[in-house]
Amino acid sequence: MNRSHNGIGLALCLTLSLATSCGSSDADFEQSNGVFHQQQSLKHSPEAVMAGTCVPSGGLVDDGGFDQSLSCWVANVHMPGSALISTINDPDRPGNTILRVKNFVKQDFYKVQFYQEDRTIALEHCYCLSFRAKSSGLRAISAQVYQGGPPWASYGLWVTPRLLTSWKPEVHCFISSSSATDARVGFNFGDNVGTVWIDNIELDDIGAIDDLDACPP
Ligand SMILES: [Ca+2]
Repeated sequence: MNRSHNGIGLALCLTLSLATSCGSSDADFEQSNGVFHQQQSLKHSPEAVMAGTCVPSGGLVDDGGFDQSLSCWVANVHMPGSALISTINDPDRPGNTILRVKNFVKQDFYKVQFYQEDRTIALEHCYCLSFRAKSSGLRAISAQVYQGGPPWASYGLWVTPRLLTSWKPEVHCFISSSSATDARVGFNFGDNVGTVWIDNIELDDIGAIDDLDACPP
């Protein structure tokens, strides 16, 4: 557990989230293959980038367990005061830290989001995004792996898992459509109100599809 270095940064980030957001963006959408992919021109504020010092964990996602609070993540609330993204102590597992997203206003899904960017993926590998989550009511969130810059293409994952009011593991596997060093792993919450708790986020490279009999559905 390493949270000591991030208190000020988190407070700064959350203050900015409520006042101006940790980064701001203008967004529109492109429909492709039956789903809408986010199109954003995201401009990080310097404060957002410096909101904490992430100690990389060496995986495709850094600190998916939030031991460093939000140091490794970009939290972005577009409409000031409409949502709150923070980490809390897990009431079910003392000593564990989890992410909590409270969305007070139904809005565009991408307007309440958190993500990691500049992830490296390889073309036609099977990847699995896993996490556990619960919500205050039955609701969906969305998770995606996509290009972190124009034209904001999907790299193969767009899912809208429906959460329950008890913790539930989620595993979503996909075959990557590109080799890239600018992949963004993101979660969106704006299109439903209520509270979501998330922990244990991982993105695992299962291997090249030539070497696999199957990529799990
Ligand atoms: Ca955790």
